[in-house]
Amino acid sequence: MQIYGCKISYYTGKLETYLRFRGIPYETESRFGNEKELLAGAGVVQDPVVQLDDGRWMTDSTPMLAWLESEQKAPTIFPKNPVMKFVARLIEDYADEWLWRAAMHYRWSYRSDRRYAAEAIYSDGIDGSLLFPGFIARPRIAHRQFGSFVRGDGVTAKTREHVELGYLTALDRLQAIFERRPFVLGDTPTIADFGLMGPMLRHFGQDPTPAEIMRARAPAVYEWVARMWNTRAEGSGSWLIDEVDDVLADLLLEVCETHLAQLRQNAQAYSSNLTRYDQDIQGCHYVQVPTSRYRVWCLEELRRAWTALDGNAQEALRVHLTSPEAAILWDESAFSPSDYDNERQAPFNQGINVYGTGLPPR
Ligand SMILES: N[C@@H](CCC(=O)N[C@@H](CS)C(=O)NCC(=O)O)C(=O)O
Repeated sequence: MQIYGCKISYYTGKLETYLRFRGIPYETESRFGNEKELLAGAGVVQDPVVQLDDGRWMTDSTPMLAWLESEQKAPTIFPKNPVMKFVARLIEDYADEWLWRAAMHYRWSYRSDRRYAAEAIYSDGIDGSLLFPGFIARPRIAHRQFGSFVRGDGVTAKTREHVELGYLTALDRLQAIFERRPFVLGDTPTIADFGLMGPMLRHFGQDPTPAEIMRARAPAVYEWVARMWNTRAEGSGSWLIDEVDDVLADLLLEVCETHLAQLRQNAQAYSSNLTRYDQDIQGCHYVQVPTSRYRVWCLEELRRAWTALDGNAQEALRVHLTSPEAAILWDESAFSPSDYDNERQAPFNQGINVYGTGLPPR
């Protein structure tokens, strides 16, 4: 398959880790210069977009991994135990949609990280179609990314400490888990691990500032990043926990307080037709963050997965989802539907960006 995606991209790293695990060959190419084809094929320009050998296009790492996995005969990265399967999906979503803000902040707020990333994106696209010389393009890239995904996503002098705390807490929770077992749920990776590789591989584990923090504060997480990159399905273990233990419960509390709080407030803002809204997470007030239709769909997907569980599984989960924010999974609160992928064709549908047509609205 052909992957259109930047070599330092969050979700491309997640997809690549999975393809390596399954031994599925792929080639990568920059999206720059190929925007028309991506738009026509997948309906969206983002990293990654994939074209299969049979010509079909797909996008969005979450449904792509789900579909690729459904094509496999061998044991799956989705736990059989319905409780653990739900937990794994929830962690994937937190990794996809919550840790993103911290990942973009570290990459584009710190000078060494910004320089490295702007050069990497520039050199990745240059054999495509970038028309500007590097000395003009690199600051433009940094300006676009910082303005849109850092300042434009509510990161200010007032919220910066909380944004960084989100990364540090993720490290601490995962360190405790990997001191006990090699992967999030056992001795083989699940969708929770692949999801976490989005932020952890190409951002936190690779950008100079957060990588140094990871090495010093959470060496077991640093080791896990390399282990994930080098784990093949054949030869990998098969043991998974079938109950939420204390270290996993601690991570789930963070997931609920941050990601589910964000999904709830985003869905409310979407229902009120707001393009931006103030967001309160763990007592930190973010001013005017962008509303995301895509994340309304993420919440709908999690709610569908919750509704599909039987009563026993829901009861077992509720014991561990103690944060009041978890109630958004099961309460009756209504919000405007995303109307995204109503035909349930993802990842072969016409995709949408997380924000607008790529960048959050100004
Ligand atoms: N939901 C998509 C998100 C893909 C995505 O947002 N990728 C980022 C880069 S890692 C992107 O292309 N952002 C839009 C832009 O920068 O123009 C997925 O899971 O693959």
